[in-house]
Amino acid sequence: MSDNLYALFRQAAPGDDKTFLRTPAGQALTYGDLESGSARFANALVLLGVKPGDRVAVQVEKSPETVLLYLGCLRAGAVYLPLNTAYTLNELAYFIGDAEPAVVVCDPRTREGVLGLGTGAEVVTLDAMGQGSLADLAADQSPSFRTVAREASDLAAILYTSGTTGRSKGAMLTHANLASNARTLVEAWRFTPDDVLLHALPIFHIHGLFVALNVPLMAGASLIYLPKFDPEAIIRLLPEATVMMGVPTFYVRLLQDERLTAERVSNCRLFVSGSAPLLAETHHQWSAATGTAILERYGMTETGMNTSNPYDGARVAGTVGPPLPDVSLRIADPETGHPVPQGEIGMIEVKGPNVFAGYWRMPEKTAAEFRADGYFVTGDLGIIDDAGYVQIVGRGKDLIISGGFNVYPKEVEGEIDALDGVVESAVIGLPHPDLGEGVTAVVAVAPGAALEEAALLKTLAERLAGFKRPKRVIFVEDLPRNTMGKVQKAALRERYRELYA
Ligand code: MLC
Ligand code: AMP
Repeated sequence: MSDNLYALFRQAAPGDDKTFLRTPAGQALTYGDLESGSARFANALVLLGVKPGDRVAVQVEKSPETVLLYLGCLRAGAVYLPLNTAYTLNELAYFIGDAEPAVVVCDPRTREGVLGLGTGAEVVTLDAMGQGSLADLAADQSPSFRTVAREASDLAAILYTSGTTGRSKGAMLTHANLASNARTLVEAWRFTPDDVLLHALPIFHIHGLFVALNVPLMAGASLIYLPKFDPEAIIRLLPEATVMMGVPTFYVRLLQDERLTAERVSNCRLFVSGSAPLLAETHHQWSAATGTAILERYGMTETGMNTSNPYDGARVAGTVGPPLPDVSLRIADPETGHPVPQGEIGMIEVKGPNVFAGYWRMPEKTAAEFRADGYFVTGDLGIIDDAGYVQIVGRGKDLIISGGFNVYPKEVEGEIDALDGVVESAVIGLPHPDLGEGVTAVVAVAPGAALEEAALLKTLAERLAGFKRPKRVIFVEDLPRNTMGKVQKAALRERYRELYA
């Protein structure tokens, strides 16, 4: 039997006439359309020279056709490599250079720039309406395609995650990784073909792609598919949905709308939050407004979902629940990897069929993040309470999570430090009522240099995706240092704690 993830989705499909997805604009795809449409995209990719194992890099807006392209990639045995639409050409150049894709699919507006990178990849286009040279090519292809057989260990996708040091790393995810996590979540969250998931997440990260898309596919369920998070549309469509998934910012923003009531969500059996910490306050406010408890879960690109609050039983604010059934999770001494006594803080380490196959072409970095007994070191610090629930208490990695997107300070500092008049900079995350953490730059200026916030941000706009750019820049004479000479970021976070309050 083929272990291709698509073949598993196909087995779960409830019937070709059943709707898989519909958009507020009136577009719809049935499960039959998924089969024929993904076949056309798979045939188009093969025609472009894609062979099993080849990477297909995709930086496009969220359209129904993007789903067909994703599934077409799986069927062709290619490795799907989605990229944040906010990435600048400067950022894109690294990913394309590193992954060496056979094909790059981009928006027509970025085609020239991508061609200019001179990577040798075929460059084809797909716009927000699902049109472009790739769509044209696919339209001419056969609606049948024999899904390529894959071993469980063959790669289905590479997703880049920023590194604390050095460049981004491509996390290699296998067909088996994605299949096991999707199956586990269908069970844990009681998905059935009757479910209708309100999908407003981007599909270039695992939350929107492997959780909010693979899980409904594995259950034969359906989606109301929004191009992006839009509170108006969500408030309007909630009565038609049975499940919604989002980052905490979704819930914070929806809570500001007085139309959010228990009656409006009475059809909705499940609200899931993840990708960043959900404040206990938000959890309680949501319960008060709607009478339903948000289910918080914890995952990461390298592992998919690791823990989840229970479907039945207490969903405890400020915790991410017990480990999922097939995930082994331990709290270990960050230095030695030895488990710490129950109830103590340590490094969260995980092992299981969900854990990725390593970083693309980085065997040393891969080795450095696994223990000898196969546990993956997440970089998150946590404890397990007496009830067996995991609480994330901090990050061992120098990471800011803004509105669910990860920002690595070092990357932003590198761009700022390269500017004239800057001595050095420290980029920190400060509590932000909307985004959870607001990216903030504290910049030490050379004597006599005249730097302005607006000008600095304008220069950064050419280099860095919007979500990575500081919301505020603070100019100082010197950065505080400890006796070892290390910049004291904790002191800076304390000093500016109220900046966004
Ligand atoms: C957009 N902007 C952000 C931002 N998103 N700034 C900081 N943080 C963010 N998250 C900036 C844009 O650059 C732009 O700036 C301005 O805000 C308006 O852009 P927008 O597109 O209209 O933003 P908005 O619709 O408000 O987006 C906010 C958001 C979105 C929260 C809806 O960021 C979002 O959908 N986040 C989801 C992230 C996600 O899917 N994470 C999962 C990762 S997987 P300017 O200056 O140009 O005006 C993972 C593993 C796991 O973590 O466990 O799930
Ligand atoms: P990414 O590398 O984009 O996949 O982001 C994964 C990181 O997001 C994890 O390592 C955690 O730091 C964080 N994260 C995901 N879910 C949660 C959660 N529910 N609570 C706190 N942090 C989370």
